[in-house]
Amino acid sequence: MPHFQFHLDHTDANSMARVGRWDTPHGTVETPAFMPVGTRGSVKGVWPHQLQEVGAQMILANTYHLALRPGEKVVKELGGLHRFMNWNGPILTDSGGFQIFSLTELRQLDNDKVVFKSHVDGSLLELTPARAMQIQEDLGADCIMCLDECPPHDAPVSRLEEAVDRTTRWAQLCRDSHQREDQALFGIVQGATNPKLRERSAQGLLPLEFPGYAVGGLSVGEAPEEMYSTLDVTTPMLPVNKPRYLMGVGRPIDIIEGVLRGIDLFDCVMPTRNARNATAFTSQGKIKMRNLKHQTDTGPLDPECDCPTCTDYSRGFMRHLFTVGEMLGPMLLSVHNLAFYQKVVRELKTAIMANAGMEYRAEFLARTS
Ligand code: PRF
Ligand code: ZN
Repeated sequence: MPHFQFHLDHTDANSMARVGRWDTPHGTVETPAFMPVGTRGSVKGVWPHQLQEVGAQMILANTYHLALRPGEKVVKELGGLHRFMNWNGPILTDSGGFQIFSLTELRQLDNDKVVFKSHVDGSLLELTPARAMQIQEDLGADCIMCLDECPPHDAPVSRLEEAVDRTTRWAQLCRDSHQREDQALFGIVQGATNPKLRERSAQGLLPLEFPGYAVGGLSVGEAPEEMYSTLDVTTPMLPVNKPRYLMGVGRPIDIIEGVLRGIDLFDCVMPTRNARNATAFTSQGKIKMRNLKHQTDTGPLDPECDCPTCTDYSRGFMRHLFTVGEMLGPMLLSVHNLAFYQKVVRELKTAIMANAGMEYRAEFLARTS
């Protein structure tokens, strides 16, 4: 019996947007879906039952952080990631490559491995494709990622090409060493904003017949329009009948633009990180909760939102919490911001079912900007 099945319910008549269902060993994900980020096994400040309440279906955790602390063997001994963090729905782990390139001091990078200095204690560590698979098998997420290389988007073409070829080679090695049939291993397409390199990357990965494909290397400093035009050429290279995941993206509008170009899965720290910085996403755009103008406001954060925070708390109280530095502020706002992201995706899904994905984008832009 296959552990994973992806079924498309509907494709927008006027865009590449799709609505589907992805069955995993820990439940079905209705796509498009946004995954909250629980880097170290915790979506910062949010209880798992609250994630469920706001409609999150699948969440993301990071191999790199969990391998350093508490270590994948500890997580395994504590029953695997689902038991460890008390989230019984689907989980995806990122492979660690991206975090190594962004957080650590690189010591050596060759075709077989990357050697780096831990951002925690400075110790020297080594990651290989086989080791990335072993760690992710021990963590036990439903969906895991190949080890890849994400160079700066403005690196010279020769350097970008090298990263594409290394990513392809590592994908082959990851596939060869991955054992668990109850985990879906995704390949990651790299190639920055260069259509030829995206083609080269996709052509290298497609013969490996991964059960799903991620688009990496975007939202790393390029202009939004460059990301959108890269998606325009990249998603059509990927199989129609498999899930497509845009890694680390993004703002609500980026998710809408990604869905219109055929992306099914997203993750980003933005809703929770912005919440900790007192920035709220609302149906009328972003608002800064420390602003004095909210001081005596008895209304909710967002009149259009029915999340637990908007149901029970005023803007004035929320502003107070941030002003005095109470931890309830970031907690309540994280719940609201995650609820906002989930609502956008839900509304978009309804629009796609009516072949009105593009109209939804226009309506969203009109009220938020
Ligand atoms: N590769 C991996 N994880 C990622 C990225 C990538 O390119 C990105 C880029 N936006 C975010 N997370 N493995
Ligand atoms: Zn709310």
